[in-house]
Amino acid sequence: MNDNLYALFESRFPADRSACCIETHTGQYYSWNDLHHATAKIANLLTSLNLPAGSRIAAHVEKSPEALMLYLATIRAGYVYLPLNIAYRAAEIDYFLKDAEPAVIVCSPGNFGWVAQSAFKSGTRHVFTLGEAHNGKNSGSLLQRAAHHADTFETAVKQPDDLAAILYTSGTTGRSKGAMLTHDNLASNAKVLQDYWQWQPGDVLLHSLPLFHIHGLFVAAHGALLNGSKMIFLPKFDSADVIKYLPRSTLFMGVPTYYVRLLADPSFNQEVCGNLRLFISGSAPLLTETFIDFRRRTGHTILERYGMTETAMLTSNPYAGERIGGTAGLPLPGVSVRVAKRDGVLCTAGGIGDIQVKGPNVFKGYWRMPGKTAEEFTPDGYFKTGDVGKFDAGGYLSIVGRSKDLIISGGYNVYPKEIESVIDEMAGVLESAVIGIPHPEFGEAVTAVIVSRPNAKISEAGIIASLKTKIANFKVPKRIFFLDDLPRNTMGKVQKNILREQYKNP
Ligand code: MLC
Ligand code: AMP
Repeated sequence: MNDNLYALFESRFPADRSACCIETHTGQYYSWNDLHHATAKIANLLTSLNLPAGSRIAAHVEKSPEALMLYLATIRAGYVYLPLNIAYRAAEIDYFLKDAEPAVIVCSPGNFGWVAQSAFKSGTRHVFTLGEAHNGKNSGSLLQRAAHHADTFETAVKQPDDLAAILYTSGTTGRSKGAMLTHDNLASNAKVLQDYWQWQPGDVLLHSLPLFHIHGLFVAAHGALLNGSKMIFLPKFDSADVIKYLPRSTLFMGVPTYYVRLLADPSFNQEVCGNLRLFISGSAPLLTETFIDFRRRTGHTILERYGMTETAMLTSNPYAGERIGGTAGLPLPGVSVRVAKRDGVLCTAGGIGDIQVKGPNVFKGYWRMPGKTAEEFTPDGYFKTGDVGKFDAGGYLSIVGRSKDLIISGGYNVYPKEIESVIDEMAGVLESAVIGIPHPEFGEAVTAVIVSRPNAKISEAGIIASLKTKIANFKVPKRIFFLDDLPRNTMGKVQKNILREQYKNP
């Protein structure tokens, strides 16, 4: 018995492996055979590097079918996949490479110079490139080198508890933590979702999410791979492209911003969605208003689910039963979800408390942070999600807030502490507070409030321009405000609730 997740996917490939597995927006088709052979070639290349067992393979690449193949080849070869948001800049990549010490990093050809520098500083010996060439096909040294290797590969034997991937989640202290996910974490969650969302023969997934977070990689792509279903791959979310390909799809998944943007397009209507079986939303709260508008416009009821990097999916509205807007649905089969007060006493229906979870999907811990890992679990083994919620009498969970100081903008998490540290280092800044304020499209907009040093010559535009060179663009505050002092409570803690209230209608 091989518990390698790739072996599970292979066992679910369609009988006709010449069928289409991935179609791209540029009209390229990849069959299941192509997928199997390409992952074999890349797995052979990785194996030929004589890497130690458990080596991390980092990917900082644009979305493409080959990027998915790199992921699959990594787990097939028994290594650990480490995806990195393509928006990350040099200082962010430096941190991840130092912390995870990957043996290999694959980057976009255009970023080779600075990524290679970062790799050599941190001891990552192998740097390959993967990216789009002028002819619209993917190229780079990864594929060039892999081309010389055999297209068969015996999938490495793995135990359920072996690591498959490390995904970094930003930390409340400003230091990102690598969540270690095992083959069984991912396999168990994918199987549950296949069943719960009633994936069917003939399903076609329209895939427009990024591949470096669990939503696009584990929830969306795993679903299609496990079901032997075709994916239509878009390089990124774009309303016009999605509207173009929806009539040939049966399933669509996205963050709430995608649904807001689709509804803003007058050509998005019932006819466009005629072939759709299911629309799924997650990663951030879906406004009830969006849920209702979507139903009115398309006749479809969005299915909202809830999860996080450390745990994959936890709760979901039902496929067949009632989907209630503003709720994240019911605990998935095999997943135990409870709501507890600060003193540990469990809440009954209607009671608000911390959401804690347990199940085969819950991660193994934070990479090289045993102390932090221990802190995040209760003595009886429940993981503290940092989300605050309540169950209704029917067992539906609503997420009412977060105990972690986190902003979710367009489905990306931004930790204020990280941004504050970068701003505080800038000349002319005395101190800063970063908050999330409601935003019609992104859900929340990152916003900074700065106290400048006496006579400092700093401006909103200057700070924003400087931040863009230092941190990923989605983390850069949309607005910056200046105050003489930050409001503090008697303990000296900045009262962010006052700031949020003050700037909610900028
Ligand atoms: C891009 N921009 C954002 C942003 N994304 N600003 C705030 N929040 C975001 N999420 C800004 C850029 O900084 C840039 O600003 C401008 O928008 C154009 O950049 P872009 O890259 O062209 O934007 P666009 O392609 O339109 O991207 C927006 C988006 C994208 C919503 C399509 O952010 C996206 O795909 N989000 C999904 C994230 C996701 O997959 N989350 C799942 C995490 S897993 P400027 O000023 O430089 O022009 C998880 C667990 C779970 O949470 O439960 O699923
Ligand atoms: P990440 O750390 O990027 O995996 O983000 C996980 C966080 O996203 C969760 O802890 C929640 O705060 C949030 N999240 C995910 N799905 C939902 C949802 N349906 N409603 C509200 N918040 C969500």
